Amino acid sequence: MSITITAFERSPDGGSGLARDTRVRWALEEAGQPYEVRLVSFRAMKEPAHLALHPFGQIPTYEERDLALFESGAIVLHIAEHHAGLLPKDANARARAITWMFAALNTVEPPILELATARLLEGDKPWSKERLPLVEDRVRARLEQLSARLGDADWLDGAFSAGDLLMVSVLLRLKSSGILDEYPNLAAYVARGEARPAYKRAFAAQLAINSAKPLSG
Ligand SMILES: N[C@@H](CCC(=O)N[C@@H](CS)C(=O)NCC(=O)O)C(=O)O
Repeated sequence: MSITITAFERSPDGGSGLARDTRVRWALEEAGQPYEVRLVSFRAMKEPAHLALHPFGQIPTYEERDLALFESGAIVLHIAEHHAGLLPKDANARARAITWMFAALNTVEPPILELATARLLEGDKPWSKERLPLVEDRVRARLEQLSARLGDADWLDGAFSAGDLLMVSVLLRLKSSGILDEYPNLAAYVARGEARPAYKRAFAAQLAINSAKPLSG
């Protein structure tokens, strides 16, 4: 087997599928590519061996023969470019699908991550109660626009693509907040992504790792 990715030895989300190895696993499953996973601890992520693969000491990474990549978006793009099923053949449609990949990571994910940070890491700050509604409204503004563009289509631009894979992946982080349900077409879009057999296999694989680990020690 020639593809190896890295994932958390124990994911902070306990296997909810929010760690970014899940999107890479999903892309590999959609592409029908077998892969191996090397689990790394938080400490190992910051050590020279891992830093040589990932300059920021994070997961996921991707190794295939003499190629080493980091950044989940670049990894998914690499997989999509080398295997059928994640990018259209038509050049313009392909460029538009790649545009959605960037939109997911550069335009939609940042406010969603900001909300996660505000909730998880800043909830105990004295200004948190005042700030949170502002951050939530920034997320809503993006979702409103995305919802309007998606309309009643199944996917963002024709057939399912790597753009949808990344967009669904970033929206999944909102599932527990209830905000996604304010946009029924987006909630249904995410559910369509989760229903894909390849997503289910990816989710199950990361859950198996995390549920097999004791919570302490
Ligand atoms: N932009 C990067 C973000 C990578 C990232 O934030 N990885 C997280 C896990 S999902 C991580 O390794 N966190 C541990 C750390 O930053 O120390 C990507 O999309 O791959």
